[in-house]
Amino acid sequence: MKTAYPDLGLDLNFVPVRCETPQAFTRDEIEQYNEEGFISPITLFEGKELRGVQEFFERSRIRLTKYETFRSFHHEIPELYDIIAHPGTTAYLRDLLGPDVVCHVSQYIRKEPDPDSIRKTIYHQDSTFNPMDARCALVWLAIDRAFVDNGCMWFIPGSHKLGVLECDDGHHIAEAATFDNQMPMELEPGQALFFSDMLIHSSPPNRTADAVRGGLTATYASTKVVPTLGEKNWAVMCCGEDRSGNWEVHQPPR
Ligand SMILES: O=C(O)CCC(=O)C(=O)O
Repeated sequence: MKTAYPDLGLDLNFVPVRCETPQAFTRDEIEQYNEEGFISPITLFEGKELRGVQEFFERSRIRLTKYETFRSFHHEIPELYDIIAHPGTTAYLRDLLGPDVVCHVSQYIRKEPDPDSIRKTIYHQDSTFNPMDARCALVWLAIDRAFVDNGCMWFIPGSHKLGVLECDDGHHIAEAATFDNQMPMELEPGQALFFSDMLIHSSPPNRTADAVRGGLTATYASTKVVPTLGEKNWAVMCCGEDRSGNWEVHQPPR
């Protein structure tokens, strides 16, 4: 299948970001986003603030499912909302998406070390999960150090310009294995990847003996974007205001 929503006739193609006077990214970084589909590494949390973020995820392990992930609690948990909508992050998002930004998906994905692990994320494009009339941006924040052996993210630079690639019902793009520019995205804790939801990405198993790999991934859209499944998607306002009424906007949890 080409998209999870074939009946919607959506144009999922990437549209270059036009931001003449970026406030957080440099112009070269915006150019990189347009040409390669991502910007990395961007430091979002350091020092005491980073330790606070790491402690939050350590405490929140009680919410993990058997798949070692917890999903979209940022409308419920104030500490999680504060991480997702941190002004240091939204400053960058404004350059990519404009002044009014919502977050509609967040997921903490923790890969425990296991030399026999087979738990990988297959190559996919997140746009095939996002039935919307314009593209979203993702931020993947390293909670622990992420490196090749513990299952860091891998990108295929430039693949955001290829349109939606054929994938199976599990969103897996088999063809991606044939690309010769697959690139590991190693990060220090507190550093983040910003990438287009058209970019093909994956992550292999964590086959280390002792290096946990925790990452927080969040999907953001402009409030102008129209969710196209006939119902308003719920989302939480991260910066600016909802001028369009396209979303079922939650106020930040308190
Ligand atoms: O954290 C991971 O290993 C995978 C994340 C991912 O694929 C995504 O955010 O779409």
